[in-house]
Amino acid sequence: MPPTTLLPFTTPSTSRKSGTNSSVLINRPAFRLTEKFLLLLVFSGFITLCFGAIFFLPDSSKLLSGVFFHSQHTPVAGSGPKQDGGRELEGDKLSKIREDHEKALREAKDTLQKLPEQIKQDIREEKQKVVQNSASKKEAAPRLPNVVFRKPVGATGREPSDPKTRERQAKIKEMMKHAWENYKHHAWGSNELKPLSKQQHSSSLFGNIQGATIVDALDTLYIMGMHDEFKEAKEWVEKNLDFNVHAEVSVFEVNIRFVGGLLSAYYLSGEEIFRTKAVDLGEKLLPAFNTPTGIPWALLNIKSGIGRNWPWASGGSSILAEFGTLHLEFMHLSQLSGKPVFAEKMMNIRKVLNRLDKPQGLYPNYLNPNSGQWGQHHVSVGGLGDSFYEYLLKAWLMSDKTDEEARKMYYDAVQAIETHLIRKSNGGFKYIAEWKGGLLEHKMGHLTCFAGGMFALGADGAPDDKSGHHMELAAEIARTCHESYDRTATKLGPEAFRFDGGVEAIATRQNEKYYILRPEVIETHMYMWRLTHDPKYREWGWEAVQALEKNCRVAAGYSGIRDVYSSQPTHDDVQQSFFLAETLKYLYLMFSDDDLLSLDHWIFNSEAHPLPIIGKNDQIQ
Ligand code: DMJ
Repeated sequence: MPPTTLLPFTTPSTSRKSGTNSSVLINRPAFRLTEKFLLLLVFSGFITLCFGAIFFLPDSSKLLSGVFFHSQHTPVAGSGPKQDGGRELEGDKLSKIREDHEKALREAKDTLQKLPEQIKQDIREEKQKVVQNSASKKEAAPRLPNVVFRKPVGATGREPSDPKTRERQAKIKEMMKHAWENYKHHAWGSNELKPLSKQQHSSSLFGNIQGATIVDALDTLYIMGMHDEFKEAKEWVEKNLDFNVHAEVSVFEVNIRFVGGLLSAYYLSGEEIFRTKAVDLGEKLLPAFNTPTGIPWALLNIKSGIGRNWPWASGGSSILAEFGTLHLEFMHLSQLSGKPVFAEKMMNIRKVLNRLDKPQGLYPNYLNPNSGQWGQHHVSVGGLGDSFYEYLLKAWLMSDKTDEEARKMYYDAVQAIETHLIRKSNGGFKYIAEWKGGLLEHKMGHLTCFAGGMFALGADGAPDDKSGHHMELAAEIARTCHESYDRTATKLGPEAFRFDGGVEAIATRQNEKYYILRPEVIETHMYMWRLTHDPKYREWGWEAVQALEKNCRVAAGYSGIRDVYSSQPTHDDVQQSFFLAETLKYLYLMFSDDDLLSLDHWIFNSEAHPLPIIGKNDQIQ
């Protein structure tokens, strides 16, 4: 057999490691120089390839070394020396080694590619989770129909032409600035301000929801033309107003202040964020209606959706003024969300009420949401009952007078109230007493004083030619309530005043002598001014402004007082959010032209948040 040009070879390392191979090599002839050179060339090429793999893929050195050395050490299947064809044997070996090496490199690369691929996959999965999360959040956030916003009539006004009125209006705006600036400075983002302690004040009524003053003040800032302040309030709402909180709230309070405030801010400004937030919050309140009758719970954990009633409320009852003061806001929520569920909940409340017998035609303050039966027969047009009556009338007016059921319910209720609750004192003051199981308590709350404005607003639609009569009733209540202010040292009215024991329109109990910046008397003066233009109402409003400045204004805001009969009253250290939402707004409107939030186009909710009459200002396309 002629010597071949290409001699069989093995790598030194292989020969040293394999006795079998060594013995084969011993019997071979020595290599020629060219063969040696070729061998060296191939060998160095191989080494270069191995090192290249290591150096060019440094991050995978561990893995690569594992794979690489594993492949080197593993005997190649069928690699036993062929006795009869050294060259072929060595060629096979070489190609096998190459093949193995390439395989190892491929595997290493694959693994390396796999690694970023895995990371990529992980990232993809993470991304997917984020997308899913935000999708589920988006599901939670309301999907709202398109609305072409048309600014309702009278969202902004002109300066009054009369200089005295202009000056007074400017003064009220200055009061708003004082209240707002101090809240901003000392309690920004919290619910309310403690103007003496210069700290934040929190109320359990809102659970962990923050920013009650901001949301309550939005529309007042807007109508007063406080644009920078409105802008900063809006930015706060955008960034911070959060309803994903785990705490129990008062459904009523959150509805009138937050839902109402947001709805008004939307209708005045057209800023979408307010609509979104209002609907979002409205949806969070819906579990409150999960009761056997659909009469909502008073308290609701807006995260868990668990509701209950006030522990003190007659046998676990819901409160008339609370479940009866959702209608206006909820009708607008349906209007702006395109979701009928809000309106349906309201109409169900109506159904439950209309099925029930009313003692003497009156509505007791307590209704059990489980049994659908009245609790204690306690009737009041003040606390616990008040805004239920207000919302019957306003439901009719806000429907552009199409909601006939609400109209009937309102005028029937007023008839029963007149017959059973309204009395005249010896001194000639008409007042609205409270009814407890057939017995009258001759007490009228500050809260009850809103009824003057309500009777005036409802006078126009009164049946049986009773418009004049309703207007007279309104004027009498306004006068009595003004009297309750006039008979104090501070010229601010007490929490409740009595017509018994020889007194008239005066508080007799120490715990009824406080004034907490409430709006109801001023509210009635505002309606009376707008509907009669009798200047005495503006004067009464101005008296209240002066009394507030003298007794409630402190260096860092406005505070309630503990005793309206004291010439030097002490302060309760709370600037209530309704002072900015209601008291100052009603005062401002009293000293504005009638076309600013005209009563022909707007309905004020129980927290003085203006809502447009549906139909006159249709927003939904
Ligand atoms: C306000 O929060 C509302 O007017 C509510 O209806 C009852 N009263 C307070 C202010 O007095």
